[in-house]
Amino acid sequence: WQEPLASGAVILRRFVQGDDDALFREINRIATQSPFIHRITPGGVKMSVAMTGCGAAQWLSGRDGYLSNAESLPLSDTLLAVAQRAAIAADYPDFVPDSCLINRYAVGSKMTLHQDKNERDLHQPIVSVSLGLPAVFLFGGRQRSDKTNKVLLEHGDVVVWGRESRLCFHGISPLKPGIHPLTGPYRFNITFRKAL
Ligand code: MD3
Ligand code: FE
Repeated sequence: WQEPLASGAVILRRFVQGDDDALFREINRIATQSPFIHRITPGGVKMSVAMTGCGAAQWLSGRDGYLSNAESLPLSDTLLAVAQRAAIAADYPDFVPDSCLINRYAVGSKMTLHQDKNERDLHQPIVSVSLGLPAVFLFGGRQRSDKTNKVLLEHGDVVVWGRESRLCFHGISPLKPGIHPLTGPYRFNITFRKAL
């Protein structure tokens, strides 16, 4: 089922439940080629979230923005199909992602409030897929100081962010300990973007 989360944002609960094995295999395949790393923020702090990805553009640490990356695997048909199926369900039928970023959360990993604004065309939505342990997702408004709402993101949930919600501040509360039957002690989040 589907609920509006904010203007322009839609949660598709359990949307990829049936694709979870295939998605987890994709994560492991990508991580074999590009291992998860803990990036350093522009402020010099090592992130608690580990990251990898595939596709045309990968996140650059240190400075803002994306780096075209010929070294990374292309977006597979499996990943592209999931992203587009979700985008269509959320009424973004023209979405063609070129990049996929994968975040891995262990116990205590968190993501502080931030905006995603390094993609070239901010009219393009972002599709986010959650797998494994649940996490409390925080989202606010366009100003860091705006009031935040909380929503639990669980295994198989997809959120599509666009239009008015695209520049909302958002983050993830520290992951609580647990063991998920598919992913073990981790939560994974896959974001699909048109970065270039
Ligand atoms: C709202 N990831 O990778 S996904 C990120 O769960 C990121 O790993 C979080 O924030 C995670 O940048 C949250 C949900 C999400 C992703 C992108 C957004 C929400 C968003 C972009 C704009 C607004
Ligand atoms: Fe983000």
